[in-house]
Amino acid sequence: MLKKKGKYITAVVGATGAVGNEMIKTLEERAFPIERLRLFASERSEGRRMEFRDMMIPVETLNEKSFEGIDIALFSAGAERSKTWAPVAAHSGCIVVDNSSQWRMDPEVPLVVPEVNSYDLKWHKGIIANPNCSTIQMVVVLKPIHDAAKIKRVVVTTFQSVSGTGQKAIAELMQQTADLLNFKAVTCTVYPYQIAFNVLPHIDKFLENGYTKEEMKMVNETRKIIGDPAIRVTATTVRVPVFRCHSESLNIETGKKLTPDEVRAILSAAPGVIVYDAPDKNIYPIPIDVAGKDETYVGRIREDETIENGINMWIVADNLRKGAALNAVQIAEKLIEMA
Ligand code: NAP
Ligand code: 12T
Repeated sequence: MLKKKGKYITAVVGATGAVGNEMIKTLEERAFPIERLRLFASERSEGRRMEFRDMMIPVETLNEKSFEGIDIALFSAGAERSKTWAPVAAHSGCIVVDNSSQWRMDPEVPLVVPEVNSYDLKWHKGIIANPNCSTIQMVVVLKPIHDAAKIKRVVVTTFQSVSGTGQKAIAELMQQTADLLNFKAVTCTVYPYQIAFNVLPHIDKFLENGYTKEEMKMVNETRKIIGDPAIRVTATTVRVPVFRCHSESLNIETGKKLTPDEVRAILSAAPGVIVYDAPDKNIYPIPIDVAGKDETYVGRIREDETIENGINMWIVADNLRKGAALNAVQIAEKLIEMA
């Protein structure tokens, strides 16, 4: 458990990455109670310094003693690093909030979205997992609907930005776009095919059942977070040539009937959700508007007329913020509140 203190020695592991950068920014913006900030990355970043508040903080590499004295560590350096280093950190008495997929489905590890299940933080044993970006934005919307009308089944299709894959994918979309507009040949290193001016129905690895790992994360993580294994979820996850924000089309079947107006009222009162829905004025959420925002935006709320109790909607959230850095920082803030 976290000790009660005024300020905390805090670390970001993977500080130089897409999520790590956003974590540093989020800690600064939210005036997180930091006594000292330590930054870690690979040997490739040795010698780098990064700005935090008015300081230039050196980037360090990890060793067995790195976590001594650290209170809270936010990990975003990939699943392999989390597998090796999160237990080392936890053993040193540091509380880890891990952004990778490594610990999410471990029964000993709580999987938390503060608006949905902050009560699960009570039973952590040193590691807390941050869910997948696509799952986080979906569950902040599903939970209040589930509480009101019991969700039976969800059909979700995602439209995911390249920043979800990290810095190299952001660079690849930029480079391919510039090359194509200059009539040059494109090179593909991060994704199996060109992503500029294209759409790929493929995120993370393919599994035996024909789904991708990303799709199965949405199925399994949703049930664990909401705490109801009876909710059925089927997902198709798609990469689109967008830099920031994941969009999702949701089809939700409930036990009790809800009208679109009732859904609008429920979601308007839900924490972390903004209803942005006036189709007569072309008002609906889009990635370029939602980039940099904290909330999950919801529009296109309408009845699914093909089933008894069905609702369709369109949701957009910033994958680097609520989908990663912000959710992790909110978890750390809750832990401090509970200390
Ligand atoms: P990224 O831009 O590629 O950044 C990777 C970071 O990991 C860099 O800081 C890199 O340091 C560091 N790193 C790599 N190898 C390391 C090592 N051996 N020791 C220490 N640090 C090392 O990737 P990203 O998009 O930020 O994603 C990072 C992690 O967050 C991944 O686990 C990803 O699955 C997770 N993530 C989670 C969500 C979510 O859904 N919640 C969303 C996006 C990403 P260098 O700069 O020195 O190479
Ligand atoms: N493959 O944290 O490529 O499980 O967008 C997040 C994002 C895995 C994860 C991506 C991924 C994760 C992606």
